[in-house]
Amino acid sequence: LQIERDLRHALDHGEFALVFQPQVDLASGRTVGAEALLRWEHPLLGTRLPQSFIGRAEDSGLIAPIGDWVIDAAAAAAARWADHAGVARLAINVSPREIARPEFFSRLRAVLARHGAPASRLEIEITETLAMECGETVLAALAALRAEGVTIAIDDFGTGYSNLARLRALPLDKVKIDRSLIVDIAESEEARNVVHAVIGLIHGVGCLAVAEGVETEEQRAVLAVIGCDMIQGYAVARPMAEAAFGAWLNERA
Ligand code: G
Ligand code: G
Ligand code: MN
Ligand code: NA
Repeated sequence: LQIERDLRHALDHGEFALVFQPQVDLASGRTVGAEALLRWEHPLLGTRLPQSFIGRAEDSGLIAPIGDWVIDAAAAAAARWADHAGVARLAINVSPREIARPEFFSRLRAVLARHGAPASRLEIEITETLAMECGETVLAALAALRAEGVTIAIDDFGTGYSNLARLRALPLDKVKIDRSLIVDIAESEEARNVVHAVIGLIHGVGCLAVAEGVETEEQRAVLAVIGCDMIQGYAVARPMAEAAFGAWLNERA
């Protein structure tokens, strides 16, 4: 398939890049972490977003080498940021196909060690659906990673279905509330009530709550009132290339 050849070519020619979006602690206003998002800098088509190629990569098996590239690039960035006080953690998105590979966890450990990035600097985002459906092997591996200090987060919470018993049993640190639930909290009391209740649920299972897709100061203010811990979104900053992210951090310091 052409897309497979293109993805292979992209890997071999360094066309993948990570951009970084800050996560801010609402109470202190400090940048406490960032999410790494994958971009394909296509020489002819320009920047391509993950939704245009991750599905094809998963179907073709190329998600494994692409996922390895992401982990390697993220570990390198996390190690470079060792001196940036405050930015404690870098989150990566991991697809179900990657995490199901038996060698995923040992490889992750090895990559962190090679870059000299402590496990405590890395956060793994798994989707709500994966979190609800993963088997004992993945669960045990997540628990082992967490025991080493890797933060485990559920992404896009509120878009899939959640088994609440399962949510309690999972080895989890953070839950990211999907932006579809955040989008109208400034206008709708019902939307506010739902997000407030979801934050209560997240705290109830001992996790921190992160709101995604926060675009306005009004939304930020509402989230502070209803006890959300962290926010991410255009109201803080768009995803940025590493140099721009560094400059952005320095400006705020
Ligand atoms: O900017 P945005 O289009 O970057 O991201 C859209 C989606 O792509 C997100 O839901 C995210 O989970 C997914 N995504 C972004 N980066 C990666 C990555 O490195 N690996 C995988 N598997 N998914 C990613
Ligand atoms: O599913 P995941 O949360 O990993 O995807 C993050 C996606 O959300 C990326 O595509 C990122 O570019 C996008 N994004 C980040 N902040 C905002 C925001 O404030 N508004 C909107 N509409 N999208 C955002
Ligand atoms: Mn994510
Ligand atoms: Na998300």
